Amino acid sequence: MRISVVTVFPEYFDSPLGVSLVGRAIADGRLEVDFHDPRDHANGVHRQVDDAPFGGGPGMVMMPEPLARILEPLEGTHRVLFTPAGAPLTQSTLDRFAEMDHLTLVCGRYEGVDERIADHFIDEEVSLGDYVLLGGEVAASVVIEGVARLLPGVVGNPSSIESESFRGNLLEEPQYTRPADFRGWKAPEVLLSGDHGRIAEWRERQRRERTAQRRPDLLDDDERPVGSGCV
Ligand code: 6GU
Repeated sequence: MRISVVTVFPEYFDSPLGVSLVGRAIADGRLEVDFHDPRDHANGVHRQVDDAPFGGGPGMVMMPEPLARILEPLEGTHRVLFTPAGAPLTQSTLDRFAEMDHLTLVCGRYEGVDERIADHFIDEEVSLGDYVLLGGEVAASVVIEGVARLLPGVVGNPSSIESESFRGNLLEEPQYTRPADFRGWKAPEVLLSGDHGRIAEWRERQRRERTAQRRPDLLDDDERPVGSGCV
């Protein structure tokens, strides 16, 4: 898979792309990432990429021409713009992106990009959530990591992908490892019992209870505890 990242801060990605499973996926050739810096496509001695908003107001807007020069030749790839005004990123977004041959991730900066870029050169707008960051670089590194671990051969044991939180819309159950007694805090007896039927039952109940407690919004209406504040 190839991911093209459009950013005025390509150096931001040095460490996230260098370490852990993402670093290995790139070294193994399972994932290729390239960068396009709008500043390299800007005119004039100052190579300006942002300008004051029409109509006035605070902040700056990313100018259309440098972005168009990058994004027009990338037509045919799936072009994603990161903006707090986008649709919230979920696991199903990442599942969809992981199926693509070539993904283009556009990191908005300043107050955003000129809307004509979004209208004509962007397939989808995505947000990390309901809070404000300085730009889309964090979101792009989230998507790269979330997609990379879904690519064939990147995660050693694919069943760890199948059972995790947000598959089947339940949070993961708590996990324990040695020692069985840590400072007097004991791991649940059932996990040491060797009874795989009881263990599976316990884990399933933990997933449901946790989800009901912490994320009732993930449950169907009939599974939600009464008074959870969800409609
Ligand atoms: Cl994708 N960009 C910015 N600037 N802020 C955000 C965001 C993205 N997602 C949440 N907040």
